[in-house]
Amino acid sequence: MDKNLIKELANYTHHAEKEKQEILKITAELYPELTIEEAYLVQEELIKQKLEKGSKIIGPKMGITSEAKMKQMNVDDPIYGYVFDYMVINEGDSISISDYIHPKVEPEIGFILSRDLEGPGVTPLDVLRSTEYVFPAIEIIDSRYENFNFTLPDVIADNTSAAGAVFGTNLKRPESLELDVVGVTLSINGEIQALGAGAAVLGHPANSVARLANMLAKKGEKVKAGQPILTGGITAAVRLSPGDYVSAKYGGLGDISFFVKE
Ligand code: 0L1
Ligand code: MG
Repeated sequence: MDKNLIKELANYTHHAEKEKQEILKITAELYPELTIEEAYLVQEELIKQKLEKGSKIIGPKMGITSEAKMKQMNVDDPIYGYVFDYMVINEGDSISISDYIHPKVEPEIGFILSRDLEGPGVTPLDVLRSTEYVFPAIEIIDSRYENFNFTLPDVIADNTSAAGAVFGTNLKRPESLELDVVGVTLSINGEIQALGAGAAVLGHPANSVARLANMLAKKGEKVKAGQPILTGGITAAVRLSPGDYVSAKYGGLGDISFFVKE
């Protein structure tokens, strides 16, 4: 793929994120033939641009990790992107809706590894043996594409819609919980909007980290110790509005919350 085209497409999604402007998906007109491999080249360029501007990677995130979403998009693999420092929201803090285009939230289970994991061949058991802590998290996704309308390559080139993350501070050892049956409710203003269990994430959230390590191995990278890893949404994502009080309550992992203002 031509280097100028990679740059053009990365500029396209980057500009939309910075200006909080909806754009038409890349595959609509700009470059309909975009493949998954090419989309990761665009994502790499996008990440390079953010790093050059002084933003820092906090950790990787997995997306499209539910069987339903994978079937709907007709893919066998989930996707990955990165959470940056400017996306992090402290527990109990407020976000401004005007900092986003059309944000949605999804509850997730996060992992922190005690040692690097390098694929191929990483198994969920390897992940659990290498996990220092698991923690509750809420991800804010904000596709830069109109109406969240995209193909898989489009969303990869948009850093998998990453826009915000609340990393809960209730850290637990992985062996203290059965992560596939950890339940979560996602409430807005005290009303439950969605619920699910850890098994919604590729059968077990540790599978998600293993898949990440094995996908990163294809480009000679690994999952690094100490970085918070978002494993994927446990429920469908729920749209946010000003005035919302968002809370996620986890069996055995506590609660996390934040506010949404104008
Ligand atoms: O974190 C995610 O699962 C989001 C992946 C992108 C799909 C979306 O924006 O709905
Ligand atoms: Mg997510």
